[in-house]
Amino acid sequence: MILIADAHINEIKDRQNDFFELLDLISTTSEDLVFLGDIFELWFAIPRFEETYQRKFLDWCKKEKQNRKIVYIEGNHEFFLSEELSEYFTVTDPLYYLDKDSEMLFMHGDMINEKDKKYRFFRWLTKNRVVKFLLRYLPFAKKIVAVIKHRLINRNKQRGYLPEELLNSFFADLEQFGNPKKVFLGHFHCKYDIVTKEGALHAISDFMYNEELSVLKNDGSLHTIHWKKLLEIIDK
Ligand SMILES: [Mn+2]
Repeated sequence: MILIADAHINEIKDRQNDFFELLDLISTTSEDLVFLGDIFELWFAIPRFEETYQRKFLDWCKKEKQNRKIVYIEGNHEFFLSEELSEYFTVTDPLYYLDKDSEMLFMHGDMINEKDKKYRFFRWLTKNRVVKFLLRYLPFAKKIVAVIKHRLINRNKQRGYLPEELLNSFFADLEQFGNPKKVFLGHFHCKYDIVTKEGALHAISDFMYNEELSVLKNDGSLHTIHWKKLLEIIDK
């Protein structure tokens, strides 16, 4: 299984090219694929805001989901995917995906801080039907997008900050998720692992800065590698 997080694809062509080159590599494998959110710098799943590279990505997913499972968990930079674009993925969810068979939980990671009331309010304010309606139909929708973008960019300044205490306490109490054995998160832009007798939590390195992804092998081992090395690590 291949895990990709925080690519933050935007209008920058080099990053787009690398990302689509990676998708070409993935096409040659039969691995399942999990996108852990913030794959795009800003993604509103509304036709008038769709970028050409987002359409290209969706077309790829629709085709490739015939060959593998594709899971997409929304990041804090992504809006309304689960309601509007579920046909392109095997699973898509605004919050998390729990695979009951393997007892693995996949989340973006922006919601693990329950005390961050300010952020939760912002999320509640922006990720809802009213905003979706406004963005879809109103002429001043671009202004709403600018406000959301501004807020997200301010938060970006916290990138690279790893709240270890928070991750530890989140991992210590997974009862609401049915106590999964393994947890995978994006959002923090760096690799971080907690491994205990009971299970493990892995924050996945990012594609944007580190140009990395992670591969979970059938033997349970997790490998973090430069994306260009993907085919070297995959079991044939
Ligand atoms: Mn994020």
